[in-house]
Amino acid sequence: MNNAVTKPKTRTRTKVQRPRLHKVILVNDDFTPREFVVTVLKGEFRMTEDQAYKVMITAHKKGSCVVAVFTKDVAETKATRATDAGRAKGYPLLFTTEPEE
Ligand code: TYC
Repeated sequence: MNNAVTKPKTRTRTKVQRPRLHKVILVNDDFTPREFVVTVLKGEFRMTEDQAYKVMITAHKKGSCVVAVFTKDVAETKATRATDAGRAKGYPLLFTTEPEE
C-alpha cells in the first residue's frame, strides 16, 4: 500500500465579497430653505458647514447630489432620518438611496 500523502489537485480560492455600498442622494426641491438643508446635512452626515454647503448648492443647481456612501442599512436609516427631519418642519426635503455600481 502506498501511504504517501497526496496533495489535492484543485485549490479552493475563497473569494471575499465586500458588501455593496449604497449612495445617499440629496434631491432638490423649490421649498426647503437652503440653511435648513445645510443644518440637516451637518447633523445627520457629520459634515462641516463648508462640505454641507457644497453638497446643498450642487443639488440646488444640478437637481441632486451624492451625499455619501454606506452599507445598505446605514444608508437607508440616514436617508429616512434626514427626510423625516424635513417632514417634521413641513418641508418636502428628500434623501434617496441607490446601490453603487
Ligand atoms: N432649492 C432650495 C431653495 O432654493 C434649496 C434646496 C437645495 C432644497 C437642495 C433642497 O436638496 C435641496 N430654497
